[in-house]
Amino acid sequence: MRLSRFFMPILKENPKEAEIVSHRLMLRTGMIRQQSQGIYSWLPLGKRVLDKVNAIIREEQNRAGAIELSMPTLQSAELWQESGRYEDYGKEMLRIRDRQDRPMLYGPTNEEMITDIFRSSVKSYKSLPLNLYHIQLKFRDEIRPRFGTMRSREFLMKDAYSFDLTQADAIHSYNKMFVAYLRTFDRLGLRAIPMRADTGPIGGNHSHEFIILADTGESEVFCHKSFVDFDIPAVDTDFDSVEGLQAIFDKWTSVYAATSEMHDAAAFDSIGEGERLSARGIEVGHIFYFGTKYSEPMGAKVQGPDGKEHLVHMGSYGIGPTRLVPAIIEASHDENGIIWPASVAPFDAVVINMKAGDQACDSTCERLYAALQNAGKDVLYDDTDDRAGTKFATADLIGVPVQVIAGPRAVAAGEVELKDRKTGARETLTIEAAINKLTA
Ligand code: 5CA
Repeated sequence: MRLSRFFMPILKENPKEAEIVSHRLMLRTGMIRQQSQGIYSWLPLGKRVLDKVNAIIREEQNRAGAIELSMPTLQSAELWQESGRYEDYGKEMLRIRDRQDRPMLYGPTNEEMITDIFRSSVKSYKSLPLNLYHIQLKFRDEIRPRFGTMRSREFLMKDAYSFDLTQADAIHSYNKMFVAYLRTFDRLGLRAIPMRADTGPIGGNHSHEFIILADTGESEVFCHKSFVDFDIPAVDTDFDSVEGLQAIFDKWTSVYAATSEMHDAAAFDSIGEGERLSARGIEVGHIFYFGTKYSEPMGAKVQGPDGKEHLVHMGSYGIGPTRLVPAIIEASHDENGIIWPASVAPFDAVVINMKAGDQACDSTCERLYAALQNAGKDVLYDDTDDRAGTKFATADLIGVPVQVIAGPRAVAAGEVELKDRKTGARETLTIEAAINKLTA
């Protein structure tokens, strides 16, 4: 992408309305734009990051055996009347009437709709286990939308829903998602801690929130320090192994971790002084096992091996991609701007032409740009006629992991400079060597 043709409306000044660093940086870099309270557009730079976050979520959901579909944002009120949640959900639910005056709603979550899809076609235990997910917009009319897309009214959610014949099978499905979440957050460059959690309007009694620690987080959390050293389940984890997954779950829940709603002060105080961590955190995922809470009122049953009808045991599993993007920024930035983990960076590298219009600089940059693109890299080429200082500041601000700097003196010697955004380390390489290094 040539910067001269890209759409990246960078703000010169820090936006006043932004209280936390991620919100400030997302507005300054032109990743997002507020359209009305708690409702945002994702501009091209932000969309690139969001897409990469979604791709990682999708890969790990698929690896764990979940299957993607897509459900609509607008739902009929009837389904919610069946489960009893139409009244219960309260003012967070945006209720709408269509031209026939039928009550509709903008879905805040999809337990009812997925249960309806399930009951309409699954009749036998032989189709189980089944886990269906989508990545779709949700709407919750939050009392206090704030911090940009961290807590917005319209937001993206990956929501998965599992169906099993028995409670034991459902716990295995729960553990699959638990492990998939550990892997997902790790690949996003985050250390997320699973914590026993309250279930709120989703229901059930077995639930974990995945929290990343950040001073600006909205949740108050209490946990043991040892989480920092726990191993992330490997890529070849056998998701069909009931014992294997249970062992991972047991390990990750063996030490104390709870949000304020579930906090047990006595248990926490029994942890040694230096081992305790009382902090703030951001909830980036939440998983629930709620048994037959929806299958019972909605009549979602399958025929079991005994020939009898059984209500299915269900769970639901949410991740907030539009919250994850600011959460990653909260965890990874410095005074000059964002520092993207390579896995979600909007571009793999930025080629900085320090003297656009200079023939040697132009041709060197064109060569680098073409070579990196041909190798399948996402490259931003700063071909604008801005001053070099402005270009460096922009590159630092938007946080692309590698900067390839082509200035007249180096180029005359057949060289370019590589700068690592995270460490600030610089090295001078021949153009050939730079291409080889970046395409290796
Ligand atoms: N049905 C269940 C799981 S699929 C559910 O709705 N769970 S939830 O309410 O905990 O939401 C799941 C995830 O969505 C949260 O962990 C969070 O990452 C994200 N999320 C929830 N509300 C918001 C919001 N207002 N803004 C941004 N992300 C949100």
